[in-house]
Amino acid sequence: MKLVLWILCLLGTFLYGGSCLKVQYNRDQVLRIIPQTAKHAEHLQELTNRWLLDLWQPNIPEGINAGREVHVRIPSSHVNEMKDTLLQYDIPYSVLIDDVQQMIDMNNVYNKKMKAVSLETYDYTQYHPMDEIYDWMDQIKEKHQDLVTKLYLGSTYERRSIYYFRIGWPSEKKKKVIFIDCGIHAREWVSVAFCQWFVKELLSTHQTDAILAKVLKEVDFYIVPVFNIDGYIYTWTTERLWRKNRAPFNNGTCYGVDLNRNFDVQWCTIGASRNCSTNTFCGPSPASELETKALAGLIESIKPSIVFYLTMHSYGKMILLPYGYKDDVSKDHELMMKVATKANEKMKEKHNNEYAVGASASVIGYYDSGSSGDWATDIGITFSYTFELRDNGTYGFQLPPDQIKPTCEETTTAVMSMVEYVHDNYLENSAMAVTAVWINMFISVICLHYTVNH
Ligand code: 0X9
Ligand code: ZN
Ligand code: ZN
Repeated sequence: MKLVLWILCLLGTFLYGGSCLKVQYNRDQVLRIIPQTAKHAEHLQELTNRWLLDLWQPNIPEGINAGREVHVRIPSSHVNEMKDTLLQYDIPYSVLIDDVQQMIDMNNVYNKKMKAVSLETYDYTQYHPMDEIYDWMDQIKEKHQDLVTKLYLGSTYERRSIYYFRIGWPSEKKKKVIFIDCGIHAREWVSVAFCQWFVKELLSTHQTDAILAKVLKEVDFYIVPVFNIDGYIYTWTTERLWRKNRAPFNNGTCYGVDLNRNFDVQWCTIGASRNCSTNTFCGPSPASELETKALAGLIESIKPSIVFYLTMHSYGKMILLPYGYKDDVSKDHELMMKVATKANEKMKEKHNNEYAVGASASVIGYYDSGSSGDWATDIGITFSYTFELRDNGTYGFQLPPDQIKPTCEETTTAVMSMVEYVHDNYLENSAMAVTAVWINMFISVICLHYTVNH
């Protein structure tokens, strides 16, 4: 019997692409639970810890609070027990995703549709496996040599190369930088789709868009399309809902550091775990991971030039400002709110979608430490935003491919609004610079007037 299953599985591998190698989520459910009281929250935390449940929102047990929606994946083996318990404690819940595996399979139908052969046919409305993204990066670099440089960021734990793009016209003068990374968390596929979309947008509109044309002369975009490459590949080959990198710990009994808990900012002090079996494992020490070191190193090396640091995640539809590790807001909070609110308004015009904007801890309702967004703020970058793209939990990490386009369009609108801010405030001939010139001329005229007449 075992042999028969194995042969069937192997056959399935050829026909459908390795489904027997994969962790299956057959009849796993994602429940939407709303604890009404502190007692409820406590029970839920206890269950989550006991069964090491995969929390989707919030992503740490301590983040479970009365009145806040909880999204959590329950393995099929525990679904009934979980529901009984919820009934028993009188905690209201509904089923958000009825069969996680079914939803994954549904999306995989699209995924297998067509392998990209050339840039012209590259489908930005699909999710792409890593080998295709590597190819895509090479093709982009080849086609846009004047504007695009492909650079080496560093190595992953499994010795893969992480690359990033620098996009902008060569210049004698020191350029400003807008820095964007995608795919810190492996399962957040739409983030990776966004970086590709955004690169395409930059390259296809820079000649027609007057603002962008000007910006690219004085600003470089640094874009890391896939940061956590080992994790991303793992979500394609083995475990769709993997979040961390793939570094082994405790003699290979557990894997993966949450790279957004690994940065050297209040490392592992709150909202992170020291247990390598959990989803928010902060690693053995600050910036212990090769990936973290590489990104932090690059950012440090160009820090004075960076105006915006944007890091793309999903899900929840949010634009998060610092901080995650405390309730205080950053010193530029008001300005950051103004810019993000404007971006959000512009975004709304696109697909009538609005994101929640505000300080991380208050908007997501849980603390985290060691995040790249907080780290960027604390090394002195003025505008540091963590984006949580679509959706609000209906599909969660399995956002269907037909939502890639609207998601990327609206996010591009938001980011372009920030680009416009850079244009208006940081360029040589920006509004501020122009005003300065006028004030100068005015003063000169008055001075001249005085010199001549008195
Ligand atoms: O918890 C995280 O790492 C991010 N959410 S996610 O669901 N994509 O994992 C949010 C991090 C935001 N924190 C700060 N900006 N401090
Ligand atoms: Zn994330
Ligand atoms: Zn006079």
